[in-house]
Amino acid sequence: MSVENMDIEELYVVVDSNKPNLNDKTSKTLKRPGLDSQTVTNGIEKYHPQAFKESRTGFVYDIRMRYHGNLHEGEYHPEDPSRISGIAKILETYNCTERLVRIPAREATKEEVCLVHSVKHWNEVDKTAGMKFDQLVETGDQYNSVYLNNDSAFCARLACGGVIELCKAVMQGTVTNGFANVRPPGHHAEPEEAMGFCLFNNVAVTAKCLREYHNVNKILILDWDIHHGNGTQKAFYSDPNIVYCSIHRYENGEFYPGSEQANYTFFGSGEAKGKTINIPWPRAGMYDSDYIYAFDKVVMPIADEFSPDIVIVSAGFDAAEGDPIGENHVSPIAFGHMTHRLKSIANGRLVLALEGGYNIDSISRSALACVKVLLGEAPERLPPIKPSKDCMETVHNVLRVQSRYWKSLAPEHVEIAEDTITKQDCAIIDIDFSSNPGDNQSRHDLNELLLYVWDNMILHTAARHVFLLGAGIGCSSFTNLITEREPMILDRVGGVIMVPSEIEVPKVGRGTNLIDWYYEHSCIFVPEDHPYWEKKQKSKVFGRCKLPVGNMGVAPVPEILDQCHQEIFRYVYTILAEKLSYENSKPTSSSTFVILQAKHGNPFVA
Ligand code: Q9C
Ligand code: ZN
Repeated sequence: MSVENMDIEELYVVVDSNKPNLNDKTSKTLKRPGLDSQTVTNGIEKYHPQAFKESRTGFVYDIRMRYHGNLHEGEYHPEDPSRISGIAKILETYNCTERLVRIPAREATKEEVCLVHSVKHWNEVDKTAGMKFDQLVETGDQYNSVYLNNDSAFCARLACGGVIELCKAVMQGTVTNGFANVRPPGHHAEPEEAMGFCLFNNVAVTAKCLREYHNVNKILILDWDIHHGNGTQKAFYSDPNIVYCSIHRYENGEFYPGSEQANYTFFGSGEAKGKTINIPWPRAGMYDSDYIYAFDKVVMPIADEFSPDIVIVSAGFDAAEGDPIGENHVSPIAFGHMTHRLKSIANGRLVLALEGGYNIDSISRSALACVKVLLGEAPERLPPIKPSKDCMETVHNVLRVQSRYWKSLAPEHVEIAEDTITKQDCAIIDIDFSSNPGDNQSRHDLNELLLYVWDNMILHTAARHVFLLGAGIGCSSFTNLITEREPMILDRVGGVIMVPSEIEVPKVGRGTNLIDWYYEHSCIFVPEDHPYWEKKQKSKVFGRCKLPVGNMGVAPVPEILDQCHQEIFRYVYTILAEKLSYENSKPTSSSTFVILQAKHGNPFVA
């Protein structure tokens, strides 16, 4: 446990106990959450080792796991022994190995493995150790995407036992967290079936072991491998004590393992509704921002609310930039950030277990970034996140389903939005913000608020014709919203109306697409004596600026709004009439429209 995780009160006790006038009455028992209680006598020396106990990171790696290999000599298989030696090597090169606590792997027992798998499956895998070449090929081919040699069963037991031992060490407090550099992978292995390069489901077996033999109650399994962990989902689909959350490439069920069960519509059964969370990307090509967005909107709120005793990550690195199978673009830095975020759960008890990942360089650099964070280093800075439209759509589908089961996903916001927006043809969301326009903090607050309203009250709904009406400092918060949420904005916003009043006319962000769209879809009322008109170059980034009819000078917001409201009304009406007549010609039309209004000053009365 690091100092930053420590209770302020505990720190206080430590400092206080060092006072010179302490008498023997200060001898007492200190109970620290998550750690064994200990009797401590006075004096900081006694407290020190425990209070400032450093975090330790376990590491499982046994070179014998390289024995499992493809029988067809010369024919390359992506699940290659060099995957784990590549990771081990980079950790050595960057001096991580010496900082890690080596946890020896051992073979998982039949009893352990059969907490998840059937005895029939255990026996089938077991037999492969004594098979001849042809039998091995034939047996491997009976499964979906599995190869075997005579060492496969041994390696599978070692990988599984390795993850078990590491999690045990974390639960016992020998180490705080850890990385299991193991193969063959596990998350596709189903109770009755080997598949997808996996023989035994290492993580699922470990989770069952922890509950069965080590008194662990709640476990979060987070699966960031590019593939859906069908085996893990199946093992815990009706288990309310184990949350399985997976972020994966789905492609409408086309991507491996190719089942509809990877969709967000599968969320657990019976008592365990909401305990399976699928975040299914509709396509390849997702980036850091998409993963971080999913983490911040779904994974972390659920992790925090569930409050598990330990987090186990099915840490495949096949979503990494450069992976030939995953074709996503997740950087080592982003893997570091996801690891860092997960350290805030379960008192830091976190184990990463390798699953897939097929570009040796990519997986090595990704694993290194994760291990460094486990060791306590801060992840490198990421640029501000810009999730894609497909990402936001996916995340909001997940939120719609999961918010029924998780309070932290703010169901009330979803419902309010559904009620007030979907069931009516028109809604006005009016945000009034009285503040000093020059105040950076309130500008920042309003920016955040508008992003929140957009993400939580508009995006989930059927609203397709949104009008943004900004006045005063509301204007720059709208250009910020437009820049931050560009793809969805272009899709759903019918028009932007601004009345900057005495405020500087704000600009939208870069990108010719966005700038052209903004110019086409905006109407910015700028009074005659506003400094804007003195600018030499009137770029499209300012939108389509025009003089209000009546040509008044710069005046307070309410007055200009009052002056312009006929024009605003006409502008909205013209666009809407056009859109509706187009949509009414189609069989299914959603005519819902929303006006999102943000301003400082008196309420605008239309
Ligand atoms: N058309 C893991 O990443 N691909 N397994 C087979 C058959 C199998 C991946 C393609 C991919 C399995 C752990
Ligand atoms: Zn995978």
